[in-house]
Amino acid sequence: KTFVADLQASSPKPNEASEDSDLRCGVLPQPQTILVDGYHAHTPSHLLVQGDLNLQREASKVSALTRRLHPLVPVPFVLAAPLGTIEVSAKSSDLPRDSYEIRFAKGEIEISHGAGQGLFYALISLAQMLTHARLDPKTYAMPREGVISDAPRHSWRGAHLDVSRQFYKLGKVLRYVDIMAWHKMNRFHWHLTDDEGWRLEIKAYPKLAEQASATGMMEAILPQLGGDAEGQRGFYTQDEARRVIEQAGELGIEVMPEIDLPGHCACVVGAYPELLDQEEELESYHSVQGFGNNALNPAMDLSYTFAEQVLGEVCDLFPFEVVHVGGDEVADDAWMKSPKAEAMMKETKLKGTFELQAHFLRHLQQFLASRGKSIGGWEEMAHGGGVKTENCLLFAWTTVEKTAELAEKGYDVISTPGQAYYLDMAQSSDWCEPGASWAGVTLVSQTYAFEAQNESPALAKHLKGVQGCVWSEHLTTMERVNYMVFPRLSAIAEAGWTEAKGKDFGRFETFSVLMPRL
Ligand code: TNX
Repeated sequence: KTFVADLQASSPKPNEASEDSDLRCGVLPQPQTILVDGYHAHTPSHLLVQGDLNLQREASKVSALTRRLHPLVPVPFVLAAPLGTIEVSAKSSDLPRDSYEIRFAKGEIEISHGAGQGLFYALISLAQMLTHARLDPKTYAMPREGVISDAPRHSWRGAHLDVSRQFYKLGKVLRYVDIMAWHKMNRFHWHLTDDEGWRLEIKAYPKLAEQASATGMMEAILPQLGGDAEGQRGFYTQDEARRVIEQAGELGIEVMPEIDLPGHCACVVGAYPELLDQEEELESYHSVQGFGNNALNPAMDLSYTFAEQVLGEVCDLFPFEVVHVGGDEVADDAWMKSPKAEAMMKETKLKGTFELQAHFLRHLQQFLASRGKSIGGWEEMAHGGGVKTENCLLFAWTTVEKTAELAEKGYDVISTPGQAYYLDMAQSSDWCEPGASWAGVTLVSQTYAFEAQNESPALAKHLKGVQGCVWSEHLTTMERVNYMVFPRLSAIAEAGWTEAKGKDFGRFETFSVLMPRL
């Protein structure tokens, strides 16, 4: 009770909302237009879906999702109900893909929707309205008369999860996907490998799951931190990955796997030392995170065999068209003391670490193309001559200007800036605040205010969307995960969906309190 009272005291708008205000619907991300002429005085107990099989199927999915996220409120949609319940009907129309319109009139609700996920998104909006009105009826209410018209701003509304630095059990990953769907997010970037641990079963290299998944500096320091993280060991079998893909697919989410190459491979070379140039001194270079000799060497045939075999299995497993191969944070002097790399540079005209790296990545791009896939990678994929711009998607993690530069070179880009969308950044400069600091302190309001676009016309053309990244080095307990990720992830979901003119931080702060946590 106190909690609700506090919430209302700090957010005058919804509480004072007049009948014609759009603030009582409680839909997050905020729909593009809400015109409501009146609300129900009492929240209807259910919405009835009858007859239309497609509608029934989608509504059942949304009811099941709502039950998983809000087990204490009644499901929003039922297939049979007592008289007097509000009936929902749906028809497809020529609205753009993924968009929808909901008309509330005369005790009925009519949805019209475009192709793709239009109907699903309409039902998510209705499910949120009903759920929020039940959880907090003083603030939220179901419209009785009016129209909501809605369409996504960006086609890529991503959320990333680093399961290497911390292993998240399958149930948590599935819940993360559920929470994404509740926010109408549609791309799950699954960061499956990194120096600290390998998290996906690969049949051709069994030691990755047996050995490379059981490593990690986190494991050594966790007890001192008092961490109750789910454990630093573990991996997902290919069957488990299929379960994630299937559940995500049901909820309109594509899963993009990331296998981080050629850098961030400390645990890989730990399990398969033959992937190191044996003539190269140990610790001859260090990554920013302090790992010695952690990048697969482009001068060794085995690096290509390894990458192709691993990516081949990944292509077979993940239906999504983009496979992310990392490409980030290779030490800028990597391989410079490797005799094999030296010989290769003499033979080819390639010079230095970045050109060698680009050579390796272009090879992977070709390999993926032969399997019908595009290559995804971090912005360093453009270094040293870079990969080709066709069939490529880059993830820009620094500034808007840098993102625009990539677009001007012709790359499609996703904006995921460290200073706003890296959810491991501390949120206050208090000494005890957990989190990374290299991109500065990131308040929720800063995440919310960030705009991925500047004046660049190339950026307008090539910006495909936005993404939040959950790096896990500092997330040693689930409590910390929740503290860091929410509500900043909700802010990114809104940036992906809602046009800039619809943004309102006060309204966002009020609504975001009700969004589910991991
Ligand atoms: C940078 S940006 C990384 C990750 C770290 C993260 C911590 C990028 C592609 N890599 O390896 O986890 O910073 O904030």
